[in-house]
Amino acid sequence: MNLEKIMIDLERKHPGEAEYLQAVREVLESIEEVVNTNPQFESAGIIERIIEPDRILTFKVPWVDDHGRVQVNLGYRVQFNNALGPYKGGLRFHPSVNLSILKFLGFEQIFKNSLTTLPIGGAKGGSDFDPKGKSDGEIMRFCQAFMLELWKMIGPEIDVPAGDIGVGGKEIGYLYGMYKKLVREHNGVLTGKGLNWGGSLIRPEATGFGAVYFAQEMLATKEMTFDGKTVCLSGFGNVAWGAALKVNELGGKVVTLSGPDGYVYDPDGISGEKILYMLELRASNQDIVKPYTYEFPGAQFHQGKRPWEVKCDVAIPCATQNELDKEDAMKLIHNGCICVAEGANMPSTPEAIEVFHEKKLLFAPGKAVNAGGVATSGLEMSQNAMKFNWPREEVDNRLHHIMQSIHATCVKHGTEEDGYINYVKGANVAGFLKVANAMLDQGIL
Ligand code: NDP
Ligand code: 2IT
Repeated sequence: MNLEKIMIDLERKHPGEAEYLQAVREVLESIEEVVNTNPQFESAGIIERIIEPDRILTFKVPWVDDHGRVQVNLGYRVQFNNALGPYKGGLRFHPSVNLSILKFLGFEQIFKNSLTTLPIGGAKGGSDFDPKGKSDGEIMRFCQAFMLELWKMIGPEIDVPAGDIGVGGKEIGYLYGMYKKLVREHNGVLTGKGLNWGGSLIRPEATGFGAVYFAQEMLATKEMTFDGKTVCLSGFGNVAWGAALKVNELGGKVVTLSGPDGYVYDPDGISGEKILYMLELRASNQDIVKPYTYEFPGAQFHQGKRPWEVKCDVAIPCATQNELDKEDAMKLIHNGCICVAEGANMPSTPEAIEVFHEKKLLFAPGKAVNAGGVATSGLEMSQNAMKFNWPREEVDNRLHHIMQSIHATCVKHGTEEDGYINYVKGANVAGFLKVANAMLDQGIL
């Protein structure tokens, strides 16, 4: 495989799409050896086919705000690969959303979904709509207008969207309501639904719980546990919330949260009512974490900074892409951090990952660590298909088992000669092999 030529061709076709090119390069670097030793992949053009989305829908989303003004946003769905099952992946509503970001997320989703062991393909979608400061009525009208276009592309056996940044239970409700009205079927097409109308227990907690289950396995390779460990989290949304709950349950102490305004350091630990307060902060739609320090005066707010300068044993970035750079990586290591598990998608820059690998840190990428969210979405699809709900414990056990199995797969494919586990390689190789073999079986499409 001529990696540089593939990257040059891809860049020519998608100029300036930095996040997409970054994600593709990372995967190709990991799988180069596997592709070179399996000529059948090259002759079937697997690489050239897997790096391009199957199709992209872009559409206009006009809606009316509370002042009667017409607003126009852009909407997208990137259906990347359905070799393993129906397209599956979240919707992101954030002003930064563009095609490069959605293609990177859709591409990563292929390999993540492959790792879950469930039959789901990869996709992502979203809009540049900014939920910040919007009323409930505005969010509802926006979601309805968004679905008025998206519904034609999706279906329980075709493409099953879910949440991501800016899309939680409330938005899924409005989106599903409109979908149901248009197709006149209650078929469960979105995941992350409310518990009374087809949702699964544990789905809200799943990404954060799964991330901590995965980190627990990483620590276990060094005969360590979360008990007594200090943990830095970034973000304060769905993933950070679930991770904070589980870290506390396992005896760890969470000391930071962050938002676009800066980070909060709470030396007493973020537990109990403080975790519940995260939900209030998020629901306020104000996009800032500073108010945490008004509520809990023992905490300090660090304006415009990231939490990676705080001394910790374990770091779990749960906010967004490229939020942890080389300098942050060096600070973490300098302060004695032993484990970095990515709760968000691609939060570490390639330079930061290089530092983690050089220093042989326990480091695992988002596509393995945060796969519990989409895995539990897959379990929601199974329950919908059976028209039956599993109890909380059953879903949690299945999630835990899936995370252990993803960890074992990473160890199998990522252990280097000196015993160091390269989780990036392990996740990319294992995720790729399953999809590539399915594509081989299914012919040139
Ligand atoms: P939420 O919208 O619930 O929360 C995202 C959090 O990150 C918010 O607190 C958000 O604040 C914050 N954030 C956004 N940009 C920045 C920034 N530049 N600096 C610091 N904080 C920032 O989203 P999720 O928790 O669902 O998603 C978080 C990450 O996890 C994303 O990378 C997502 O792709 C990934 N993920 C989510 C899954 C899920 O099931 N929800 C599953 C797997 C991965 P604000 O919105 O105010 O900017
Ligand atoms: O990035 C992700 O895996 C998600 N946002 C969850 C996707 C899903 O379909 O549950």
